[in-house]
Amino acid sequence: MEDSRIGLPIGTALDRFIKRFQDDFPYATGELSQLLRDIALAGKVVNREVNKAGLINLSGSIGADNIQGEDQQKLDVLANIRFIRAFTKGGEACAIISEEDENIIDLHNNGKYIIAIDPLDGSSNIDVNVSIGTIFSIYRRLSPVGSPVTSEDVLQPGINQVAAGYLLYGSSTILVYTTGNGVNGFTYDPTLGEYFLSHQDMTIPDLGKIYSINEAGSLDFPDPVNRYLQYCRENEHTARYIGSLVADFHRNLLKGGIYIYPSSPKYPQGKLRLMYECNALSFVVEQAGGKASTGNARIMEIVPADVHQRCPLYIGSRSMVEKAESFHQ
Ligand code: AHM
Ligand code: MG
Repeated sequence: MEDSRIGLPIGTALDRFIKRFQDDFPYATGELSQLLRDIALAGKVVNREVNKAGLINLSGSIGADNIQGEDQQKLDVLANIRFIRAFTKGGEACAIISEEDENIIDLHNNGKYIIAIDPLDGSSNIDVNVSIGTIFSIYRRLSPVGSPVTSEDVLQPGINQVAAGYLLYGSSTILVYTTGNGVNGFTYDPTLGEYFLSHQDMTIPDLGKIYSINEAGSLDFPDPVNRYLQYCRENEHTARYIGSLVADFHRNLLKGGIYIYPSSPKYPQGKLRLMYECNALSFVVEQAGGKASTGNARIMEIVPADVHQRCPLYIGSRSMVEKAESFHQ
């Protein structure tokens, strides 16, 4: 059995892995470790609710729209509550940006970290038993602890992330994250209530065959996107599109592929949100050897002007993203 980059074998429990990581950094105070544990624990609760959703009438809409004007699902709301409660109780985060909340949640405490989270992504798939996920980014605050949280603390570019990852509630539930030292995946064993290291030092194939895009929009796509799609069709690529970003991303991470959500007249800046969808997956993909771009620029270098800002996303295998970018030049 091969050891992971930090020297722990497949089957290692998440807690032990996190602790070992912390021990490797003599100045680590343990707060980031605790935040990761908070996320893992809230993920267990959401996993339980996702799994029993059909049984107890949790699926479906609550009839209210969230700030993006989208139909808010009951499980979206529940997941948001679960994660925010975990961060509030934990005390390590001082502010939270959530897809489900218009305003920044200022926790008015001495926490050192800022969290950006999409508590339950893939809302159109919640009701139909298709994989959905949670996406998170963690930043260190810039202003001194004890002073009010500033907009500079919150609006940091993706390159400042200290950790990021996702939970995928799929055929099994997996937590994949990076702290800037490679990417590791932990599969949840519901019988033991514990995550175990199942995917060590994940790397994305440099080239793959899969392209993932909602091709129904092609009449509205920018010309470079359509020319790249034509290239894919002519070069033995295959199309896979679940409509849950985390699920499409995870499959492409394992198998090699590219996910694209371009700009269009309906979504002039793309549909996906920079701070709690694109940046987190960009950090993961770069740590796995892949690439994330707007078509012209590195996602993680964008300095956000707004917490709910959107951006076009090209993400996945490095050579595929570079090929797609070449059509923009
Ligand atoms: P959501 O945050 O409302 O769930 O929207 C994000 C989702 C992504 O998971 C998915 O890749 C994309 O929207 C699908 O959009 P579309 O239905 O336009 O293809
Ligand atoms: Mg989302």
